[in-house]
Amino acid sequence: MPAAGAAPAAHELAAPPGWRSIEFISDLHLQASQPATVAAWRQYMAGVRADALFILGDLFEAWIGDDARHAGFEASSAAVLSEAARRRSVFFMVGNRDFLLGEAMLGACGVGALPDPTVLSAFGERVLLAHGDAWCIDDVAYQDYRRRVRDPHWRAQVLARPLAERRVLARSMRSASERKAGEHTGEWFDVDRATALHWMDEADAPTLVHGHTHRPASEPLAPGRVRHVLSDWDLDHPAAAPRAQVLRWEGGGRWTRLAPLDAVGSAP
Ligand SMILES: [Mn+2]
Repeated sequence: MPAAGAAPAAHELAAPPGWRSIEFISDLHLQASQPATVAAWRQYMAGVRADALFILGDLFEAWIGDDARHAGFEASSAAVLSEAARRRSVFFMVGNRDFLLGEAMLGACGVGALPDPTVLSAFGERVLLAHGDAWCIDDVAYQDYRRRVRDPHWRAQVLARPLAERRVLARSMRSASERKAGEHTGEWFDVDRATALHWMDEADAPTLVHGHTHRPASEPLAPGRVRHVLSDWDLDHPAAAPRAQVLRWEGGGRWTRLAPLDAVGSAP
């Protein structure tokens, strides 16, 4: 069991014994203006064969509140989630873009809420799941912003505004975060290694799966400690190397990265 320490205990989720394969995706940044990425996601969701799908944040480029789920792009996305969740277990962790997605939307879609971080135990192993943004501690400006927008008072104030006003606010927050994300300077922040290792030790989990950084890799963080960083999805800018990946876990150290349509086409 994890010892008491500076990091609060991670939420625990135990897979039912019948699961044979689990898939992970994150950072699709879905938006109506990127139809190829949305189409690939819909196709993947309609055909996913794993027993469980874990979505580890930033499924949506923006989410202005669960009351937006009744119309337009949000409604069609909710239908895709609901349909997939009827056939298998689907879990959702918020990222730094879709952090206003909450219990109402997840409940309506039959999708399970995953606190960040969560320890998943399956196949006799323990894996720590996180979006990743909370551990990018060198990005001081972002951490300030994150504290502000995660504050329950801020949330309540924003969610009390009319939908149209929230759409405008979301656009302005996105352009501010894109400027800060160093799109023009090439600067980026990785998960802080010591923080990640501390959480992994506390959770007694030798494996970490996270997204957020858009730098897909499977690599050791320390002896006996491995992290799998999920790929972002972008199939709408062919000039910039199309990206979309599913990470499949079948236990016994078997981790595979697949193109979405290969994940659908090959039975685990
Ligand atoms: Mn993110």
